[in-house]
Amino acid sequence: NCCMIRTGNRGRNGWFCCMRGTGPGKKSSAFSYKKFIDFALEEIKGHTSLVPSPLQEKFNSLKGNDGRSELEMLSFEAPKVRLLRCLSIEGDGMQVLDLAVFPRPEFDLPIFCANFFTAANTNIVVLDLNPLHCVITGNDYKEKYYRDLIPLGLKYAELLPWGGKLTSESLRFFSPIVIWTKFSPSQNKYSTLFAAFKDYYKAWLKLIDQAAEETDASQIVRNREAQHKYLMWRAEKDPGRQLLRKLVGEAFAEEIVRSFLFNGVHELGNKTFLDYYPEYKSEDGSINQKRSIIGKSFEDRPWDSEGNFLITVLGRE
Ligand code: BLA
Repeated sequence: NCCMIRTGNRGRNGWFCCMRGTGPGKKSSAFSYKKFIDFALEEIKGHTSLVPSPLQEKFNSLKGNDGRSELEMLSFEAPKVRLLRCLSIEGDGMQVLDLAVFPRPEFDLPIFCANFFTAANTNIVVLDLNPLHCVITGNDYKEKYYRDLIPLGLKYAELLPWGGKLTSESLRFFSPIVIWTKFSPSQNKYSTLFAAFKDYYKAWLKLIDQAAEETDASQIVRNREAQHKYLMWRAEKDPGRQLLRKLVGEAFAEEIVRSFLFNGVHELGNKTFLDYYPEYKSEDGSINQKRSIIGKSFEDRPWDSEGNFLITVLGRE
């Protein structure tokens, strides 16, 4: 199985990847996220030069404990990109794509975030250019990055309708153009999702092309802390943790979450999760394990067609 001898293989992206999804004995699945990854790695080449991340050594490919699931991890850097990393899982009737791109702290660019979970009966999708700074109570950041993207968001808000109630705290990390949707498997929906992924990624690449490096030290500090705060949230409350633990065991799952998926939690700052999110402190001083303190809410899309947030209790700064 080529997936076991992957490190160092030069695949069709020219990096550490392999021939995907065609090996003998591989179950044919109706749908795969591999073409999303291929697109992302191909498309960015026209904009910047990617080099493999040192993380690639340790986080590459493995088989899950069930003997059937295949996990693939890829990671890169570029002049404006601290880390582009992607985890994909192909298992028994299950597919996962978690692809994120984290800019260097010299840039206040949004974080590209594609988070797709597909099981036999359902798809859970978050696709967004996650804002680095608050777009709920603050206007400047929203104007700077999202004003021109509102039509793109509106187009896909119609094609991929709001997925209903979710962890309320997550909304702080979403932009006015977030795609949060759920759907049952359908070829038509997958095609729409792929189109949305390509459009959002291209929009993000445009932002990165235009971005000028920040030279004001205090702004760089502010960007770094905002990214650290974001990473601390995701590393602590990632909904994929349970599944990862099942597939690779608790210890390696924790390493994947803290050192690969949300790399930077140790490097970008010293504050703790509870420094940022004191509302999660339980009586004994530990972190409340619940994902949400407020509870689930936002039955409907909480932005109007101009990108104004309709409820103002969730400010971030
Ligand atoms: C579910 N994933 C979800 C949900 C959201 C996200 C909003 C719905 C449940 C909820 O309301 O919390 C995604 N949440 C996000 C993202 C941010 C956020 C992207 O706050 C960013 C700020 N998901 C993964 C990986 C796996 C995975 C790697 O990223 C599996 C290995 C699985 N996500 C997964 C599963 C569910 C889910 C199984 C449904 C189960 C559940 O709701 O707990």
